[in-house]
Amino acid sequence: SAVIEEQKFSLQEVLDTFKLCLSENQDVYVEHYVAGWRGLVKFMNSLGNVFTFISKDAVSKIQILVNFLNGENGSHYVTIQSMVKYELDNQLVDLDKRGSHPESGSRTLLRLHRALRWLELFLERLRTSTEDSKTSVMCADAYNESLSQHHPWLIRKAAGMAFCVLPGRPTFFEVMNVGGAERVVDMLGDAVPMISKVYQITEDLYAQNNLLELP
Ligand code: 1PX
Repeated sequence: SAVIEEQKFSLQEVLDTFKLCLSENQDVYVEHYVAGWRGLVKFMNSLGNVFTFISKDAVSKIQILVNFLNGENGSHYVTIQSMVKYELDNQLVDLDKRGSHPESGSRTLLRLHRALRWLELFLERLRTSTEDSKTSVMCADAYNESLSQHHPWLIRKAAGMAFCVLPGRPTFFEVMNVGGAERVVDMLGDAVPMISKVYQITEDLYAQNNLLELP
């Protein structure tokens, strides 16, 4: 029935959420960005308890952004562009070192943004992988190429251990619940360019405003 289908979790729906992120004039909606991450966290949790230390951090960052969005200045947090402008114009961002605004929307979103690059690289590897490819290796390679550069040694170690217990490619595809390998590849071919686009627009915005190293 429709109800059961609705409850059935599919990674397709999650990745589709990222399509909703872009407005007509290429602004990124915080609401859909955050919803995309919520879905990813749900997916990650379904892989097992080992991943909760990773998802906990993502969840708390999602919550910070949702609180801004639902707060009294929520209208300024509709898009990443308006958020950054509002926080900068009102000195709500710690720019060089942590100070009175340790949890600004801009610095919080930057953490998810860096993780989005990992996701883009990982999904692209998954898309072009073969039956005997190892998810742990694809995941680690994508991580080492991106997010790891922003993490201290201890986190890198812990992440490395989590990758080792990732389920293999067949189980991974099954949990994605998209269909056979061919359908997964098609879905990813559709989703990855979208995620790249959202990533690139955010990256350019942060670069233009000199915010890529926010503490
Ligand atoms: C089909 C593939 C879908 C997979 C979906 C998996 C979603 C992954 C969600 C990962 C979100 C990670 C957010 C990390 C943000 C971050 O970098 N936080 C650090 C810095 O924050 P701070 O506030 O201190 O400046 C924080 O220190 C992070 C701690 C947690 C460890 C992060 C390890 C990241 C590994 C990412 C790879 C996830 C592998 C999941 C396998 C599916």
